[in-house]
Amino acid sequence: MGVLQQWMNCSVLSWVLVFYCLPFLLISPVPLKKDGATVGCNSSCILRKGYFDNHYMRKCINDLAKQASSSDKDTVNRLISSQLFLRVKAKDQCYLMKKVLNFTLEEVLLPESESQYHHIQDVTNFLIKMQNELKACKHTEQKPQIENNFEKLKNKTRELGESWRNKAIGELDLLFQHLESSCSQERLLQAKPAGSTRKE
Ligand SMILES: *[C@@H]1O[C@H](CO)[C@@H](O)[C@H](O)[C@H]1NC(C)=O
Ligand SMILES: *[C@@H]1O[C@H](CO)[C@@H](O)[C@H](O)[C@H]1NC(C)=O
Ligand SMILES: CC(=O)N[C@H]1CO[C@H](CO)[C@@H](O)[C@@H]1O
Repeated sequence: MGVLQQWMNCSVLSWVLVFYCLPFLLISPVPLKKDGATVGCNSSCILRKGYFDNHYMRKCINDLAKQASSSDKDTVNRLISSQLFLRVKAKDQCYLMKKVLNFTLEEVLLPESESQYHHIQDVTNFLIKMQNELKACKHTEQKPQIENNFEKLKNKTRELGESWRNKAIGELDLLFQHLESSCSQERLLQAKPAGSTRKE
């Protein structure tokens, strides 16, 4: 019992969610706007607002994170923390998050996608779209600082052993929040701090 049971519950939950969300989605469709280029600024480190307006996927990501973190007994270590952004300027944070996104996809989600968890497949496909949109995103400066912080994250995964994969899934909500605060167009209008908005 335990993890498998939780995942099964999750997949039932996601169906309930589909039926719950459907009327809402039909009433207020959220079009993916193609206005990335209108922001008179380098648009390669920008994710369209549509990704973050997608309430269904946001809920799926949050549910997935909740399921995984409920079986994570270690509440001390965090992969995505303020340490990750230490001394990285706001304009380079999207590039850093792009690296974290790639790492999470390659090391955790893609190897998992053959598994029984359809929920993970949807989230993985959604995150791959975001990854593709950030393909041309490059760092502007500070490469050593970014590499150093990213290296620390990877070191932490080694210290944690296999359990880091479950922790990474448990932090998908944080990954998504930080992609939003670092890469969304709003970031350019009102530079938000990269702090976590998850309630402790
Ligand atoms: C993505 O992550 C994989 C696995 O960690 C790594 O081998 C690859 O170089 C990364 N790609 C980019 C573009 O960072
Ligand atoms: C990561 O771990 C390696 C090997 O343990 C170490 O040499 C390196 O300094 C660490 N990197 C960071 C940024 O802490
Ligand atoms: C700093 C940076 O990434 N600058 C790029 C902005 O976009 C133009 C093309 O649109 C690139 O040539 C710059 O290198």
